[in-house]
Amino acid sequence: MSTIAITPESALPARKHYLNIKTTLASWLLTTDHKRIAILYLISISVFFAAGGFFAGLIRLELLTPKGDLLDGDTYNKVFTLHGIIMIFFFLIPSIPAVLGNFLVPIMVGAKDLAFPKINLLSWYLYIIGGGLAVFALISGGVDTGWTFYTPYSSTYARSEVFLAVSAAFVAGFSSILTGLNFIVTIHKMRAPGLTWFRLPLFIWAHYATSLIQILGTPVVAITLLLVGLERLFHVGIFDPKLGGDPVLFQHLFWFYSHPAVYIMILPGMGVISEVITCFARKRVFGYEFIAFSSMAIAIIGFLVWGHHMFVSSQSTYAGIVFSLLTFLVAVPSAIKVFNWTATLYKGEISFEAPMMFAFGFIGLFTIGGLTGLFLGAMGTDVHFHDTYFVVSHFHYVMVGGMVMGFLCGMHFWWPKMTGRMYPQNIAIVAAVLVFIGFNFTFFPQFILGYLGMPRRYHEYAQEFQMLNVMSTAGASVLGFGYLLPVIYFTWSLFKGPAAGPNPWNAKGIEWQVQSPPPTFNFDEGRPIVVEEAYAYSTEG
Ligand code: HEM
Ligand SMILES: [Cu+2]
Repeated sequence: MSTIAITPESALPARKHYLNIKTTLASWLLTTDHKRIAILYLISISVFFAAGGFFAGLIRLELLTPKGDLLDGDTYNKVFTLHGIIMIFFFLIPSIPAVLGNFLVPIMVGAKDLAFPKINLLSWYLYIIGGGLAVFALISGGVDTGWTFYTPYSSTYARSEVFLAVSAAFVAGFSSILTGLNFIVTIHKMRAPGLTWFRLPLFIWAHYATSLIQILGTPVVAITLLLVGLERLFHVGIFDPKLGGDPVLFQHLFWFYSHPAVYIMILPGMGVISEVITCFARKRVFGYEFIAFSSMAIAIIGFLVWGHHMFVSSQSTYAGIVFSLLTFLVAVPSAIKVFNWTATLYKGEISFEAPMMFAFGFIGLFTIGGLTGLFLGAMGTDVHFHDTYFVVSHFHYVMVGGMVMGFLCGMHFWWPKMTGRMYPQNIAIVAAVLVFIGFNFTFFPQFILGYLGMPRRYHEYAQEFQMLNVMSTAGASVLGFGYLLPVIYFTWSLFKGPAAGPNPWNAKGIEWQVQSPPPTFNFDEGRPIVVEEAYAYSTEG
């Protein structure tokens, strides 16, 4: 049964909303409206996603053949480094929080904006400055350290633009910190009357947990990258053993942030899935408190497992055992979420609209990503898998299969709210299926390649690995096409899409009670008063 209620285009009301209230360029670049800032972010992260995707394409083309015949070794190193830096720091980390979070957090808590609108705009400018530095690093010769910037190569030996690249990540880090700060204050201080903590949408809980990590973790990586820069410029001995430094110290500091950072990327995606699954199963979410607290548990335990990236560094075996155990522990809250989503679907009145298709994709791919994390978290197997394509595949399953799916899921769910217009459902479902199939064809072979021992970060490989690499490149073209489709039909829908009305999915939640697109201060008819939980759907399960 379809749950979409569409109003014909002629009924599109000629009213003032956040998009058309002012139309000058200055009104966009100086806006403090959280919704407009979300749109600024959407445009900028899409540009970076395209750039990161271009580099991914180059990597896959090079790996079509065993010989390094398209790119030489140095160029290949730069290509995968830029792919990683752009995708992680300039796409994945900001994507859901800065676009969907920015747009929705104030509305979902019943506030007219975030707590600090000007700081919110500052975050975007910092992101742009960081992004500008990254582009500058790219055109002045590129970087070749890998996105992990391991020392002493990065701090002493690399002859590429490491300083510019770490500065880029450093500045972008502050953008992320300020967004987190804004969310935390908003969620604490600006909830509508009646909106108690346990009536908050799970999307808000996920963003709250994410914000905690952003505030507690990002300063650590910022300082670490600053130290790399200092050592590089002034030869202060911090990480380079020749100068009396400790290279493994870098790995500790880097992963102390970067493991939690993977949860900065995935938690918001999980928040999206919790909203979408309950809406299209028309059922109260199963185990609300468990899902809410598992976000917090992930945020906390996520800080205790960084050593699983260092089993084969000089870390002691005892430390390795402890990190291994703790890593298994962090999989528990992730599994709780998957079980609870499944239980929410059970006996639900399920419908298969586009956002739901992306949500299914997320659950399937994230589960594979999470489970293979356990292979890597087990010390014995990780010694074999470390630095092979198995790791590459694992993190793409969680970050691309999980997070990017979650982002697309959220975009398809809230697009009508953001723009006031619908997009063609059938094509969107085709896109979801293409992304799912293309993704698996791209990355599943990489599990096998890694298992067979193909190392990551080389432009050449042994002849016997070619068949699986060809599969992977073929899959990547399908995946790329799957990502291109939404760009096309979303752009079409901006101009030609039928009017969506306030609540096309018959969803619960405050954001569906305001107009689409919402007015500048969200609640023209006064602040909402919340009298029930977030997911009061009728179906009993
Ligand atoms: C379900 C829980 C998870 C477990 C148990 C887990 C475990 C691991 C382990 C042990 C490694 C290190 C492998 C090695 O270098 O030898 C690893 C790598 C990685 N994981 Fe996970 N992981 C989990 C979830 C995630 C999530 C949710 C993300 C991202 C959204 C993620 C992203 C990454 C990345 C980016 C790397 C590789 C970093 C690099 O070396 O470049 N993981 N994971
Ligand atoms: Cu980790």
